[in-house]
Formats: sequence, C-alpha cells, structure tokens
Amino acid sequence: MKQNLKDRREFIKKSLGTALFSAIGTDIVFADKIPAGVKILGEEKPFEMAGKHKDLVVLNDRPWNVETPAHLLDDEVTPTDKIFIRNNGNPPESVDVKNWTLTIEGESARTKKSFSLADLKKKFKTYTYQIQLECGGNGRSGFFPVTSGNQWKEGGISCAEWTGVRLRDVLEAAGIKEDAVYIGYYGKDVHLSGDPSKPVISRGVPIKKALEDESLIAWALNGQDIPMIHGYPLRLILGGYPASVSGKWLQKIVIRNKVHDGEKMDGNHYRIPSYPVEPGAKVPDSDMKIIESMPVKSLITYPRSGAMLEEGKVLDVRGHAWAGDLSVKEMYVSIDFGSTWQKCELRTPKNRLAWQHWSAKLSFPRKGYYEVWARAVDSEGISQPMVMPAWNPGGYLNNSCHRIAVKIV
Ligand SMILES: Nc1nc2c(c(=O)[nH]1)N[C@H]1C(S)=C(S)[C@@H](COP(=O)(O)O)O[C@H]1N2
Ligand SMILES: [Mo]
Repeated sequence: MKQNLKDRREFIKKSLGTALFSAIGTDIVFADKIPAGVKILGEEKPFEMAGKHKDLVVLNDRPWNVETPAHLLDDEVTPTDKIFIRNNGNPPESVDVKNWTLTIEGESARTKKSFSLADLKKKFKTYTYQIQLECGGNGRSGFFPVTSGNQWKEGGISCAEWTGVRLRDVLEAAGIKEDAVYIGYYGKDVHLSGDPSKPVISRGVPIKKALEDESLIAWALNGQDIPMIHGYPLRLILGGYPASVSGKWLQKIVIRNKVHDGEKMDGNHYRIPSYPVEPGAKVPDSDMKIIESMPVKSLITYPRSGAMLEEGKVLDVRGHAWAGDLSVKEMYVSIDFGSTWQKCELRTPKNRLAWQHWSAKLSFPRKGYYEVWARAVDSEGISQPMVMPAWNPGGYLNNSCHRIAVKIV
C-alpha cells in the first residue's frame, strides 16, 4: 500500500511536475487517468496555494512569484504564510534530506569540503537572527517606462527569523585563501524548460559580506524546517543585499578569486548603471554595476489603504523601515503630500539587518481625502525619495515613499 502511494506520487511528479504538485498541495487521486494534453483545472488555481495566506497576490505562477500586500506585513516578525515567493525556476523535483550535502570549493578554497545537514548542526555553533530580505525588483511596477520582469508593488519584502550556522565558520572550515574576493552559490532548483543542464540562478557576494556575523547557512525559518518553496532543506541568508543572493536549495558554495560569474550576475540582472541615465536609455554593458547594499525604505502596514476615520479622531499608523546594510536613523510621515513631515517613534532593530518598527499618531484638520506618506532616513542621512528614483533598465531599487489613502468622514 505504502509502495503504491509512493509510486503514484512519483508518477504525478513525472506527469505534472513538482511545481504543480506543490501548488495544489495534495495528491491528485486519479492522476494516471488524466488524458494526454488535458490541463487540469487545479492549474488555474481554484484552490489556495498550500501554506500561504489566501490574500497574497500571484504575479506569476510559472515560476511562482507571489507578493504580500502591505497590510499583511503588519506582524513584527513575518509569519511564514505571509512571506513573498520569488522563484526563477522550479523547486527541486525531490529532496533526499538524509543524503543532502553542502560542498565548499572554488579557486580560493584551501580544501574541498562537504557537509551533511547533521554535520553542519553538530560541528558549528547555531545562531538565530531576524533578517530582512527584499527582492531587488521590489517596487518595479512604479518605474516608467515599464521595465520587464515581475511587476512588484511594495510586497517583495519579509523579515523573518532564520536559524543556522555562520557562513564564515563553514567557509573557514574549508579554508579561505588570501586571494578570495567573492563567493557564489549553486542550488538544486530546475530550469523552467526542465533541462537539467541549464542553470537557474547562481549569484554571490563580496567575501567581506560573506564573512559578516549575520551571514547564515540556514535550515530553519521561524523555528521550523524551511518550507520547500523557500529553499528546503538549506539556504543562504544574506540580509541587506538584494534577496537574490540568498540562494535557496543550497548545495554548493564556491570561494572565488574573482567576481562570481554565475547565472544572473551579468547583463541587466541585478545590475544598475553606474551613473544616472535617462529613463528608457540603453546602457552599455561595461557601465553596469552589481547591486550591493539595498537603499533605505519603509512601509505603512497599519491601517490598510482606504481606511476611514471619524472627524476629530486620532489615527494610529505604524509600519517598518530598513536600510540594506545600514540602519534607519529617522522616520517621518506626511498628510499633506510631502509639504511638511511629522517625526515618528522609531525602535532599534532586534539585531543588525532586521527591520525597525515605527509608529505615529496623526490628527487631520477637517473632513476629506488625505494620503499618508512614509519616509525613512538611513544612518548616513540619506532619505527615501518621494517619487520615482533613478530609472534603470532592470527596474531595480524603487525605494520611493509608500503611500496610503485615508478618508476623514
Ligand atoms: N536557488 C535559488 N535561490 C533563490 C532564487 C531562485 O530562484 N533560486 N530566487 C532568489 C530571489 S530573486 C529572491 S528575491 C529570493 C526570494 O526568497 P523567498 O522566495 O524565500 O522569499 O530568493 C533568492 N534565492
Ligand atoms: Mo529577487
């Protein structure tokens, strides 16, 4: 009986693909009876996505790209069912966790070393941090002219609790040569074409970033195994940089003696012009630079846009702010389209690279339509722009102010 079930699961995976299987979240009982060429209705998503809040917004289902509306990001630590999803390919077909290994190699590794999950847990000290991960393309829908890629509004951001070992400790166990300048990752996900020889994504960071205290090889998210869609059983967590460097389904890390040249390290991928360009411009490849620390940004997570309040009442607003590798120094809100700003209460982060919580009490002069705009300033004094920042061909780093509509009635 058990064997039968397993056979059937194998069959479903082969005939329909794991992406679909994991999206439906259950066995398709008569999968072997589906006539060739028939697309099942489940593919059109009449059910909620397994393990995810029903109000997340699907930007793309091949591959899965799903964002979290701002009002669902109100928790101080993002619950797993509200974490956005950004996949470049499909999650691995299968994960044999007992035999999963992480290998450290590369020109600048002194030795090649492989670790099982049990080795990692046993040999190294475990750390837990709250880490904000923001997709480099978060906010892309605000760029004009439109750039290609998923049209994220503001919900490609999470700040959850990640547990694992320090990347530094594991790299040092293999040995880091003096000429090391970069690391790169390889994961087990599958190219959309299904072709196993085609890489999906293999990005990296300067060695200095890799060696920071908060750079983790993680196996737990919010105290539980990382769900498949977020990188089970192992992923990199490198907060502050575009989240594309936080490799999921992590199998291999290379220590490089040059800038990592893996998939999506080139062209317009996660790169921006090294000088301001006219919106819509074509930029020579040699003038593009790799995005490192993300810019300062904030969200209003309460109330939800469209809130109504009785005249004379005070409105409690709140949200989070973050600033890539830096911290947030000041937080402001405006109810008059940015003419004047009121300073908010701003808390210190739980740990470096966690987002910070802010709150304010707002009074409105009379009945009518208002917008609340939120603006953070980083520890170096740099502020979020009120409107679209420097346009770039890949549509990255839109950190303009988040706005909500409020009606006083
Ligand atoms: N192996 C692998 N790692 C990956 C990706 C991917 O497609 N494959 N997507 C990256 C991108 S672009 C982002 S924004 C984050 C998203 O992480 P999440 O889906 O857990 O929120 O994972 C990163 N790590
Ligand atoms: Mo991303």
